Formats: sequence, structure tokens, C-alpha cells
Amino acid sequence: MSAPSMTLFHNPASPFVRKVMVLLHETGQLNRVALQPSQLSPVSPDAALNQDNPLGKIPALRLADGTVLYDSRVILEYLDQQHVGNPLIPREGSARWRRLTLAALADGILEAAVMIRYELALRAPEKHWAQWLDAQREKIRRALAVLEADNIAELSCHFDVAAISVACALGYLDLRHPDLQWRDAQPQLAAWYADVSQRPSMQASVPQV
Ligand SMILES: N[C@@H](CCC(=O)N[C@@H](CS)C(=O)NCC(=O)O)C(=O)O
Repeated sequence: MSAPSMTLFHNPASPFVRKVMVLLHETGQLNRVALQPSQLSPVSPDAALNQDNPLGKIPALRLADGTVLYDSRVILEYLDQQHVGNPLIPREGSARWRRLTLAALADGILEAAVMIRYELALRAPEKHWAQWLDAQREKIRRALAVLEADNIAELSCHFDVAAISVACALGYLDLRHPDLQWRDAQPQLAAWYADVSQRPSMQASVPQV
């Protein structure tokens, strides 16, 4: 087995990193990437990461020639073009835009969920902004409702970029926001998620905190 040629700034609790790990697993590329542990938050940055990604966010992927790619969507696209199997991001046509939009919906859930997490975990309780927190929760609720109403069949047909992104978003809601009880209003999504959670790629990347 050859040595890894790329380095991924990694934290096992990050859902954006998890998307990358799942795609690496699904495409048989795990051994091409070395993991560089990164502990960070918006108020306690990782200096080594900042050298490579001025935004100070993970995931960031350093290639063999020193080029650094970020954010997770760019990394997924790059890695999906580095294997010989079926693409997990359609290369062209309407499927490409549909699947990427579904992935963006999942990323939007994640962005709102991570913002809530930072507000609750990093700011003093007396400074929590209830209206803003509610607005983020509403984004999540609306997005989940659309997934339930319109996208179950599309999610079920292929474990690709869209399904990976939605699965990682749901996993993060379970980890950080069990109070949302997202399964109650989304039974079909819950059944789909129970199924895809059994995939080796999902099992191998269960968040660690
Ligand atoms: N849009 C970015 C979001 C990445 C992101 O927010 N990562 C979090 C960890 S889950 C982070 O690095 N937070 C540190 C910060 O915001 O300063 C992506 O898709 O990669």
C-alpha cells in the first residue's frame, strides 16, 4: 500500500469533515489521505489550519503539490474526480444541478445547526439571542419538511453527494440537537436514514466527541 499523498484537516465531530470521510470510504480512497487532527472553534482557532485555510475552517485538504482545497463541496468534487468508479456527483445534465441543490439544502441544515451549536456552547447564556436561534431552527424545520415531502425517492435511488450530505446533516442533528426530535415530523426520512446509517462508510464515521 502506498503512503497517503494528501492531508485532511480533520475532527471526528465535524459533519462537514464527515461528508468527506464518507465519500472517501464510498470511493475506496481512504488510504490516499492522512488525517491531521484539528481542534477548533470560531473563538479558538487552529494556527496550523489558518496557514492553509485563511477562513480557519475544516475540512481543508492539502494535496501532494501543496495546493490546499476548501470547503467541503470543493473537496468532494475534487475527490470524486480522482477515482475510477461511478461518479458520486453527476458530471453534467439536470441530475447534476438537482443533486447539488439537494446537497446544498443539507449543507444549509448543517450551517444553521452549527450556528446554533456555537451560540449555545460558546456564548454566555445571558447573551443567547432567542429570536436568532428560533430563526435558525426554522430553517432546519423547513428544509427537513421539504426533504420529507419531495425528496425521499430521489434520496433512496443512489447514495451519492446528495444522500451523503443529507445523512451527515441528520447525524449531526442527532449528535447536537436531539431536542429537535426531527424524526417525529419526518417518518420517511427517518426510515431512509436508519437504512443508510448501516452503510460501512457511515458506521466508520460516527461522530466522536
Ligand atoms: N462551508 C464550510 C463549512 C465548514 C465549517 O463550518 N466547519 C466548522 C467545523 S464543523 C469549522 O471549521 N468551524 C470553525 C469556524 O467557523 O471558525 C464547508 O462546507 O466546509
